[in-house]
Amino acid sequence: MELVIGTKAWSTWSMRPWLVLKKTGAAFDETLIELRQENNLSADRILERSPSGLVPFFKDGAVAIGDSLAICEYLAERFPRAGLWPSDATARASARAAAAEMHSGFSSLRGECPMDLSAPVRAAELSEATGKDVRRIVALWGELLGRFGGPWLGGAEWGIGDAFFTPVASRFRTYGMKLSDFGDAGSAAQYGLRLLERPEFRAWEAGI
Ligand SMILES: N[C@@H](CCC(=O)N[C@@H](CS)C(=O)NCC(=O)O)C(=O)O
Repeated sequence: MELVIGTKAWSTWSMRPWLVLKKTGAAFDETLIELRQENNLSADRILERSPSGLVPFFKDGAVAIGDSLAICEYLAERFPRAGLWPSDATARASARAAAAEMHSGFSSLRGECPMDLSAPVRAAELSEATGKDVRRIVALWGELLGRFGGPWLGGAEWGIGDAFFTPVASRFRTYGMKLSDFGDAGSAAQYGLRLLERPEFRAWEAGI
């Protein structure tokens, strides 16, 4: 298996399937392409491997996938014992919906507070739209943690839903966001910290 990823400090979409692959325990080759290089260098290097011109890109024999969520779904099928989705159907549906909401949403937060794992912690003035995104994330986390008992979104086991929100947790840290200002009674803030303590995330961060 090979996973093509972008600069680890910035590439949130690369991080998600990388964390999930780590959780499987399987060996894989990592191909790192530095993003934002001059003279189209990054774009050219990505296009050599990924027809969409985007990272991540994943290969496993004849299988070639150029989307983070689709890669994770493939891994869940290939490694059924890795617990990548909750075994309970109701929890699984909710974890899937949460990952999908992240995959297609929260554009204001993403645009205004880009992930930068090597940046110092700094307070950000948030727009109304970004505040709305943060409130929604806090509510979603709180709902799932309460419903399925935590400590992860789908219950006892860390999985794809959690991987999808790990870059968000890093943004909350970098931009010094107090989740209590966005409706959190404590569980969302604690969950965000737990995400950043995962061995998979620490391994990713060590590679910056
Ligand atoms: N929906 C895609 C989004 C992938 C994406 O937007 N990747 C960005 C990096 S995080 C990219 O490759 N940008 C090209 C560049 O920065 O040169 C996925 O989930 O994999």
